[in-house]
Amino acid sequence: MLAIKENALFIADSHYPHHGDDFLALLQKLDSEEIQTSQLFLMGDNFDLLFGHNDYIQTFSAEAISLLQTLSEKLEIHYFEGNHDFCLRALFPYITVYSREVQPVMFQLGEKKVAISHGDKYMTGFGYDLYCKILRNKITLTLLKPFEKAIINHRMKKLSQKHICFTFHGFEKRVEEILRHYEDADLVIEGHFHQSKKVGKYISLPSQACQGLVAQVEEAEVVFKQL
Ligand SMILES: [Mn+2]
Repeated sequence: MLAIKENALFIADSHYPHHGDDFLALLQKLDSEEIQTSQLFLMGDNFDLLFGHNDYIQTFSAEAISLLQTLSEKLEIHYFEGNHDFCLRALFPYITVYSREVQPVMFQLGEKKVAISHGDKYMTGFGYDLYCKILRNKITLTLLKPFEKAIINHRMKKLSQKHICFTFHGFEKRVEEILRHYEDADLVIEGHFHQSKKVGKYISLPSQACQGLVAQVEEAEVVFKQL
């Protein structure tokens, strides 16, 4: 089992480039080593829309993508794909990318068994399970090519106007349901819900776009902080 290292950094739900520049700014600080970490966990939805096998979508976030590619050659990075960023393996050869299908992934933090995932695994709806397969399909790609820019522009515009920061009322109830899948884990770390809240052994990470916070391991504890 892989270990979560002291000082490890978790960045969740940045929704870059539509909902603030914090993600890019933090990547720049990591690159210049103004901020240092032993291990970087990108918890998904770091990009508001990004997927592999398509050049046009990359033009919206070119600087952040290129920084991540550079960073990944000198820093251990784990990327848990979210529902907004998927099919990323082709884009980031030096990052360990976990597709939705293989999540949650078990890590060790001290003596604790920690289950990590983006957090949308146990939701209903199968739409984005198909994305990767469709995107990889040469025939579909060829057929869609003439409409590619219009489809992506439309989608990007919609996403940029979407309100993404909400208080989830009754969140504890939802956590209870999620935790039924995690009886053998001592700690569960997820993004996706943008709640920045700890409920028992469940950690709902802050959204970098909503709370402006990230999480870091300090003395084997996961703490939320501003960087
Ligand atoms: Mn999500």
